[in-house]
Amino acid sequence: MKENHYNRRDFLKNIGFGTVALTASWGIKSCAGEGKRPNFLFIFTDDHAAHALSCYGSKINRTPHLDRVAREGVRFDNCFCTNSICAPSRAGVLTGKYGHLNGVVDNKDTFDGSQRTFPKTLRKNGYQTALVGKWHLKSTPTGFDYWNILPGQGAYYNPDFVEMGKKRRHSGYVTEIITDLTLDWLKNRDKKKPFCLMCHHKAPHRNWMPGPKHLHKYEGQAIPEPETLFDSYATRSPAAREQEMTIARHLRDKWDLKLKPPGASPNWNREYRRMSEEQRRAWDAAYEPKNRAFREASLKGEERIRWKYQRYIKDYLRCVASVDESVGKIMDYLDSSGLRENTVVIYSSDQGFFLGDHGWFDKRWMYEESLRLPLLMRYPREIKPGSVNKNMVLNIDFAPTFLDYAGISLPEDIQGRSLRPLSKGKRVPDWRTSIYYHYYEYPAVHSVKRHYGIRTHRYKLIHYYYDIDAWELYDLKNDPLELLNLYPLPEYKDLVVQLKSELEKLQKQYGSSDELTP
Ligand code: SGN
Ligand code: CA
Repeated sequence: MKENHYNRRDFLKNIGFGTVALTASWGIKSCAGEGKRPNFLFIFTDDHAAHALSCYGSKINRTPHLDRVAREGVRFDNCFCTNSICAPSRAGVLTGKYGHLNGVVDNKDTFDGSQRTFPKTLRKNGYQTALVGKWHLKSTPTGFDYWNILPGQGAYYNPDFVEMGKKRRHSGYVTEIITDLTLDWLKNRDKKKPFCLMCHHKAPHRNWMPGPKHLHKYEGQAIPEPETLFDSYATRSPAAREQEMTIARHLRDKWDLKLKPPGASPNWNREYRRMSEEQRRAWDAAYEPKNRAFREASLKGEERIRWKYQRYIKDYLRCVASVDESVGKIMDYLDSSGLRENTVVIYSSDQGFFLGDHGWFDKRWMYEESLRLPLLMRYPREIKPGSVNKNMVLNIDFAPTFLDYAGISLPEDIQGRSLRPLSKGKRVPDWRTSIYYHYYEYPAVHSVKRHYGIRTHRYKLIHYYYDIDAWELYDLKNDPLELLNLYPLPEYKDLVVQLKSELEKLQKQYGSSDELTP
């Protein structure tokens, strides 16, 4: 299989650094000698940080079923998103391109479904394609034989789904419903064609509503706190102090912390409002005694923040537990129905998340916790069980990876690279040694300033702009928690010059620019 070196080099040589015309069509490469084209099962979650999977060394939870994917396949230790926010990440995954080219740079943008995406191309080339769960790209999905999506962010309890344009409310808990819809589609698919099935969970997105099965998980336990829960932001740019995503001040009592006011009507929380009487009883039995104890304790200062952290992280991890079980159920089905060998299973998330790190929840920043994605792949035909890859890979690499496995040649304007060679343990000497990141959603919820930057294996340089002009430099080897901003220190002047020049090169390569929004 020829590797995808063409698109990057020739893209630069032939087209220059501006916008790129969509010229090439994605056609079948020679499949000779390749055997049967694989199926794809792409499980994607919303805001599942890598440090909340035990196979990535989580200190706060166990994810036995996800660990099994890692054990039976490859774990990518340095997978990053190009923009740590939902719609842009999803558009990048679908197109293999940065947001300034696919038209989605923030959650307000609508995805132009007429452009090329990997499901569309797979479908054109004989695959049957399906999407179940979160979509969040505003426009109607294109390129799928079947789709059944949550409107917008969707709901956790008794959620509405829009199935091929028709809205219907389902009873139950969203992660379990998405799992069942995924399995139903698998069981009833056209068995003559290879498939690409996207199972896209809502969990563990805010407001982190656990399902009935996990309401009591972690009860009586204290989840370890992150080292940086009380970060002072001492050496950082003002951007870190001006955000609105702290555990201390920005979690909302009713929505996030589930503090039901005594005697409140069912409307106190819009998820609670959706619940059946039985679901409400189970919910109250789990939360009300603890809420009462919290009120009686009248905690102050750090103790109050610690309590909020526990409430937040337990709910987040309860949602993750349900995702983990879903993965186990789907893997079991694949294995018991003869689909194991010829199905590429991919697990990832649209972005990372702050789990109290730096005192925060949410994502958006180029800091490690929100930049990094979990990425696990299992494909027994090619991937050695228990492999680990340390190359820096991106969410825009997913589209070319699917196409490569399907034997489809890559279009010239795709910006990611196929992960197939890396997955099978091949060394790729000209693999990227730096990555480019750009976040645009400001002014907006959580008030995270616009910024872009470069990350190498060792360093990270970030520029905040728009209504601020500030730089940060971190040494990831000596300061993995990114606490000491080295940018102002004279001894790092040469390194800064070097990184800025590399950053400029990346912006040119990807057709991105300083400061400007499309
Ligand atoms: C909602 C959440 C935010 C979250 C965005 C984007 N608020 O607005 O906390 O950052 O979604 O998330 S909430 O009160 O509605 O829960 S994203 O994953 O879709 O990008
Ligand atoms: Ca998300």
